[in-house]
Amino acid sequence: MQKILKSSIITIAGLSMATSCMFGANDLQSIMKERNLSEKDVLSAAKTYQPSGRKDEYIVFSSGGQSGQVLVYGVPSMRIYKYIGVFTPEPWQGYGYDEESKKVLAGGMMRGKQITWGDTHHPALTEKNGEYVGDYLFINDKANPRIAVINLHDFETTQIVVNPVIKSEHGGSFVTPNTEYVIEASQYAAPFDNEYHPIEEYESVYRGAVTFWKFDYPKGKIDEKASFTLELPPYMQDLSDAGKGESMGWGFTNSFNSEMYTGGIEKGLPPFEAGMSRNDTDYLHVYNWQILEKLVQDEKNYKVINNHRVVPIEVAVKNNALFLIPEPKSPHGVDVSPDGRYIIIGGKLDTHASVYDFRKIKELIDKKEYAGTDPFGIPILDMKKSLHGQVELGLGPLHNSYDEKDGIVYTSLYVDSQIVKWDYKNLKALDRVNVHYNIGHLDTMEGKSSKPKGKYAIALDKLSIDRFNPVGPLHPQNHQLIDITGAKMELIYDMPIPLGEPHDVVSIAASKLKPAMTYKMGTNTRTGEQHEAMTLAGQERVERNGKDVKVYATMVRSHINPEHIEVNKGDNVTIYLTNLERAQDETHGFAVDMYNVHASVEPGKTASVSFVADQEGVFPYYCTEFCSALHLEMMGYLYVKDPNKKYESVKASKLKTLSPEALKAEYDKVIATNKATDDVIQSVVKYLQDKKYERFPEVKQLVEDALDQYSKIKDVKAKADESYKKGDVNNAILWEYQVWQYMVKTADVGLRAKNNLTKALATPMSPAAARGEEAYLKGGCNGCHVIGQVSSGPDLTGVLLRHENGEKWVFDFIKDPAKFYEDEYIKSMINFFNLRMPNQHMADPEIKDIIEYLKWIDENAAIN
Ligand code: K7E
Ligand code: CUA
Repeated sequence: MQKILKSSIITIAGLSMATSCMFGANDLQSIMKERNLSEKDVLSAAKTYQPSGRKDEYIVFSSGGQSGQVLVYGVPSMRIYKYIGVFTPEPWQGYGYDEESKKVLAGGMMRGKQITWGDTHHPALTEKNGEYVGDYLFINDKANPRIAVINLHDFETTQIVVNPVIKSEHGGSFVTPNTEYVIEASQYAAPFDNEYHPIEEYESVYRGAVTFWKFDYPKGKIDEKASFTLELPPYMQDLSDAGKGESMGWGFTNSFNSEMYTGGIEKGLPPFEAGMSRNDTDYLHVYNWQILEKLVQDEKNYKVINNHRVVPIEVAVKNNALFLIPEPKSPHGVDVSPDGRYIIIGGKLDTHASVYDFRKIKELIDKKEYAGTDPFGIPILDMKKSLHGQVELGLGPLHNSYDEKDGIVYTSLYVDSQIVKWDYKNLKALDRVNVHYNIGHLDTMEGKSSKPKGKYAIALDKLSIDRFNPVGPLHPQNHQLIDITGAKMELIYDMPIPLGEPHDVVSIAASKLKPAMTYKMGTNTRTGEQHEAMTLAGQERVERNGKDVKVYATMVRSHINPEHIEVNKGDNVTIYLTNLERAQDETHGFAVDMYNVHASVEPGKTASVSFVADQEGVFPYYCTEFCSALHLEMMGYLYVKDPNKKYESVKASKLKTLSPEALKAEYDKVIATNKATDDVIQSVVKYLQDKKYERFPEVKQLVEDALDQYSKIKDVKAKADESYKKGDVNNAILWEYQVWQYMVKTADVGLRAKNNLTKALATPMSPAAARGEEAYLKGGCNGCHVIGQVSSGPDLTGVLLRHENGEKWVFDFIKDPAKFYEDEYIKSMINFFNLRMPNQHMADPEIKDIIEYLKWIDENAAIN
């Protein structure tokens, strides 16, 4: 790539100014000049730019910080694809506005209270043998200790669980190597019960904890009953990571207040920040979940607090399941190496990263060689004897992410605003790159799995300061993409994050994700099961039971059935909506004006909205997705009547109606239009059939959708004919218009199918034609010539046939256009376009390749 660009820069540099003026700014060099871009900038652009339709190689799930959501974006393009509503209502997806998602959010209620925000920090993917599997994503809420499950088959949140004992959390979510458990560690120590305890009881009652949420993989749900917690001292536990490989079965959690300092700035005492960083070291907690999960099988090994099993410290200690190792004070990240042998800890207040060797730790544990015990009786392992070594990296090391190459890791330096690449086996720094600014987490592709892919690193910068156009005092955060394939790291992209402080991301090869494109008809997407109110065509109805009104509605391009709903003031109304579409990307939205309800109803989905009809009046409802040309017509009225009121009927006003002759004329016109439209459809159908569209699954799907639309015509046409026969020309006309609607929808999808088929059928380019296309683009020919269209220059389709001895003519013309300026034909072209074909100084082989390219164009033009 580098070579191609360089040579193109040189080629273009050879063009005269006059030519580039003629082109406008459409050749690379002028654009570089005009936009003040260096060659390095252009290379970065080439490394990240995705041409229209090109897909990304990696998908990144980013926590959304205070937004309580998850962001999804692609690498290397850094294009944002979606915000997934998780702890916070998200109107586009109807999340928190339809009944099914309200149930999910209700799972996150705490002590009976609805919490409508979250502070998401650490996303984690399902794993198998420590490798990422794109089935489910977990995300924690630091503010309100909760974990959510997102189903990656449709990118919807399906479960939220509330931690029953801790009051604040940070070290979640971390997944064990086969997704046995999702680990969630507390942050600020607090009493496990929900009662008042003064700060004097800090050491006796306040506690930290690690909760092990059991994941039921086949069900895709956390099994709350099978989950349990390990009690820990009130040391302010921080980030955590699950062991793998050599350290399978173990978990690691940092801490930052082994002083157990309790603050009191308002009483004139030194603040938390001073008291919590007094000791030189804090504790790395090392625990074995495989031992703990056996212990909780026997009730003598746990206490039940808030209906949840908690293993006390002393039980864990007695069973060799809990140890402490000193670590440099106030550490932050803890990251287990891909093979599970090393654990790297970022010092934060230290300039070092510390590399612990699990083999050494295991040996000390096996030999019961302890350096002492803490006040809670937990054995302490000697720090030096557990360490593989320490490396001076710079100021404020926080988090680590691993490379594909063995022994290589990248560490973020918060204070220095850098990423350091270093060798954790041989303990030496290798390279560093500046980021902007104050980086927190970083991520290399699949960098925390057992098989990191390297390639790119993402810096999650807390501050963006001067990087972007100012948008007020609240600045976006900055995610920077870094190319880590070479010896030197190269910063190649800045992306502003417009939604909260993301903290952490997890990345996965896009090929590992297999999301569905549509749902099985009638799916309740939050449970994955068939919705009890699935409604098929013909089953639309309204059921009333006292004050409860249930509307079973369907949605299909472009109508909602029913179109009139009448209820009484005070009724409890539920509208069930089934999207009958089978085509992908044919989502309908549903809103009733002024009732604060909204649903996103993707093809096959059944969703419902509920409200009390507490306001009298007429309320339009409509589809909120621009789903077809007749989208605005996809509407209806909700009438809310006060049953205690007498309504005087306003006299229906009589407007002038059409004469029988005028009606007949309109009828004939619509019949003629329908006939003409049908002819177009038939020609498309013939084209598709002739070219055997069934061979291409994507085209086949579109054709099926088109035929599905077309099949609806028969019934409607019968109604039109019947009305006509009865002499009701007015209704006959309306039904004929409905016929036309179905025809338009058929044609819309049919033409898309034809387009796709044409592309699929195009013959592959020969190497010469491909080189020709490149020369054509590099030469900037596309600045004036658009294939298949007349633009600032003539369409080049068929150019070889337009002239006698066409190939030679085109060759000579490209070689030296000026020679032809006086030629009658060319003169007329120059007059028409008011432009002269410039000399592009093409080499002979390049021109020959371009001719091959033109031949390829002609070959494929015939397909249309
Ligand atoms: Cu370092 Cu919450 Cu993972 Cu932020 S955490 S940086
Ligand atoms: Cu359905 Cu707009």
